Amino acid sequence: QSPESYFSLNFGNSLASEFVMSVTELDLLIQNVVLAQGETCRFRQENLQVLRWETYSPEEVLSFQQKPIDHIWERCVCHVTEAIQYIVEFAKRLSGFMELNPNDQIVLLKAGAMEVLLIRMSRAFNCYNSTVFFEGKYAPLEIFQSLGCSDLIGSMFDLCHSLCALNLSEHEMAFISSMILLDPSRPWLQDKQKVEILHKKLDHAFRYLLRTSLRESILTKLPQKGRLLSICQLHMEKLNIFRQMYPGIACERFPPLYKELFI
Ligand code: MHQ
Repeated sequence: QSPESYFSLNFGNSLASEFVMSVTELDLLIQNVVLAQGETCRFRQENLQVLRWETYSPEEVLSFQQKPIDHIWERCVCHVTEAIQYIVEFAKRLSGFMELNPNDQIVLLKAGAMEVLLIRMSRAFNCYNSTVFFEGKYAPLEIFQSLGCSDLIGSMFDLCHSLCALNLSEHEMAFISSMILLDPSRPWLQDKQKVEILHKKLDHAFRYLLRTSLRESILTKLPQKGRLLSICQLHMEKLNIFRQMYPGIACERFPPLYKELFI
């Protein structure tokens, strides 16, 4: 694994691999990851597809823009938290995750949940008109204007554009998410080796999946760690600015899971 990528880029039969997985083992792992994803998605791909062209009217966008900052923040944070609850559920279903020590489970979720949200966001993104599924309809970037985070939202939308261009399947997205979560290079891990083994197994299975579907070319096009990290850092910065602007009350109303992960 290279430091700037979640995915090892050595093609073909790598001599570097220290262990061999049988086809059965690979298939079982693929089944596990794909099932975990299928069971923990708030919105099914088919449903998102049907609603793709249901967008907010300009009047509705305007009414969002005129709402108070703290009101929109609270609403967005609630939706983000709900989405993260599903991601936590996804993590818990990945084989090996629950056997990690509780500290490391928290470390991985704190670092990875928001990154996985970005991957999942691309499923709910219509790249033909740059809108994202939000409260039942597709919303343009302007709807989030009153958050005061246009650079954050802008880079989230940009990332979705790059991800959409790859046309990722549900299987691929499931693997990308699992490998983001089980990243052994996260700081503060107590049992790095355990995560390393899980990550290597996922890496083998992912490459096996890509090989059989002739999709290995996407490996070099997936977003780099730094890109996801900088969006997560921007989110933390914006959150801090908001907390300074609205000390007390506003943040106290944020859901406990959000506070646990980001505050
Ligand atoms: C998920 C479903 C889902 C749910 C909520 C945090 C902040 C201050 C601003 C969606 C972010 C604003 C989010 C609600 C905005 C970019 C957030 C608010 C996939 C992801 C998705 C669609 C979230 C995407 C990001 C949204 C729109 O399965």
